[in-house]
Amino acid sequence: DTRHDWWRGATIYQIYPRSFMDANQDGIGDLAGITEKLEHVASLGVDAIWLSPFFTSPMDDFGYDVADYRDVDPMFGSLDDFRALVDRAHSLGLRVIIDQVLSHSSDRHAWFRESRQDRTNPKADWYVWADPQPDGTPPNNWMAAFSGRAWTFDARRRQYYLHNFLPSQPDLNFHHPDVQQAQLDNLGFWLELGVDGFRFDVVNYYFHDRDLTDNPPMPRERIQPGNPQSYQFQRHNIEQPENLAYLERIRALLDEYPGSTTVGEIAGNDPLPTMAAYTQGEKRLHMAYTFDLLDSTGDARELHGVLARFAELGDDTWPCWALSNHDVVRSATSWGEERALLALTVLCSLRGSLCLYQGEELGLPEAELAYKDLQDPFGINLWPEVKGRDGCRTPMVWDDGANGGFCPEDIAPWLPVDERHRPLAVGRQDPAPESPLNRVRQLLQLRADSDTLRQGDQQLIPPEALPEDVFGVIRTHGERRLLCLAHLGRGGAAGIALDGLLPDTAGWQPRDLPGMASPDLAGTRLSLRPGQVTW
Ligand code: TEU
Ligand code: CA
Repeated sequence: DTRHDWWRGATIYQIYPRSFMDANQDGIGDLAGITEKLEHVASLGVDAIWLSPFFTSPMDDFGYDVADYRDVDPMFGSLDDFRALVDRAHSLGLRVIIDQVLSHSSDRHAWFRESRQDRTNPKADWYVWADPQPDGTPPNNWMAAFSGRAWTFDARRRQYYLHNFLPSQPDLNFHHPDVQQAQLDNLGFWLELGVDGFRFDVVNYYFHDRDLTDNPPMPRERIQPGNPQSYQFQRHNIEQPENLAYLERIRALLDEYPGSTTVGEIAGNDPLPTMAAYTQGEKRLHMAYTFDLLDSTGDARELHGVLARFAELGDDTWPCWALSNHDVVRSATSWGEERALLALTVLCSLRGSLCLYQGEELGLPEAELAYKDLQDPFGINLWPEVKGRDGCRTPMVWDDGANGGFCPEDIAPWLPVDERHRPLAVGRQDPAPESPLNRVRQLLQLRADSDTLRQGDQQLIPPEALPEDVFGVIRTHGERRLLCLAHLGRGGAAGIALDGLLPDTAGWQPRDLPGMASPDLAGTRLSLRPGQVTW
């Protein structure tokens, strides 16, 4: 596939390097391990991989704190290992998208070490420094995502520096032209090395309000207990208008590498509307990614609500939807274990590109971890109010050995393998034709083979036109039309009159969907059972 817009409607498989495969047997996944297992990824029929960060890092936020943007952390291997990975991926027909965490660096990055020396060094303004208030308190009320204030006092400069995440993740000052250029140069380094695109971490966090205006408080009913950033609207610490022009500079660089792509993670209180500004007009990002479906539990009204708000943004907005990633509870748990395939079938029905997270193809539920096993600072800081992110980061399971084949049995992996995961290992599911893994392969193949699903327009069926708990969309591509209906309830069967939804449905036949019983169809009257999807 040599089309430059291969990414439209593509399926992207997210790999969390620390937890995919440990080749050098130290209990932590690595690049050589990923290369070894790429054949499994290719067997799913996906278009690309997205690698979470593997760059030099003290790993305070497991790589989302970068100390050198142009090198591989020794824990994960070397640049040569990365080149080998890219070559292997390309030879298997997989494109390679890498994570870029431009908004903040590690406090151990050379830039920050220099910046914090004094107020006059050449990098003095590369980060966001501000004087204390007269009483010594932080410059304003901004909160950090993983607990406490977004400001930490530095004794040497006698100033505070901004961090939207951990204190060891200082926020770069994108108002400084040299910072903008330095990060563009870092992107160029990886494009020259042959990557096919970038996933931009918190792409709406690059700029802050230079007046440091206080954020307004959140109404009580919208506060999520324990989640510090939910106590206020993130209005001035992120999401500034200057970002649009910067994204245009990024796009101009990417356009020099035909076929490359970008997907931006948009976080914050209300990320949906930003998707439009960032993707419309083919001049900024290619795809926008939010938490809206990641936070869903598979309720028909909730799903319709998100997609209806998205539809208001206009057809020119290109989403990348996901139900699972390294930050949220796995979809097999948030939707319910018996509904893992249902969740993916609904996902595959949607207009947009898709991300699948490692282990989602196996139906892995969220791992249960004891407090003593926790590694994620977010989970540790806010325990027990917040569940943390370790439960979705436990090792991938390749066989049913004690450590799931991720690392040898006589060493301890960095997070324990959940007992319930081992029977779901790749090696167990691969030979069984009706296993969840093989169902997912068939499902992704149906999606890959259908221009209607990958590229078609999407019309949401209003809930009023459907029985309660049924979610529906109509996809249209040229003369072709595909109706997708999903019963997301847990009660009884639902009857649907197809001719009430579309004028000419006489003679329509449901497609056989992997792992789904064919629904009863009498004339144009369809009956769906809970958990059933039909196309
Ligand atoms: O996540 C951004 C983000 O919104 C999360 O911090 C989210 O609020 C949190 O995970 C609670 O669900 C990105 C990365 O995906 C995440 O892993 C990083 O920790 C974070 O940015 C900082 O780089
Ligand atoms: Ca290793």
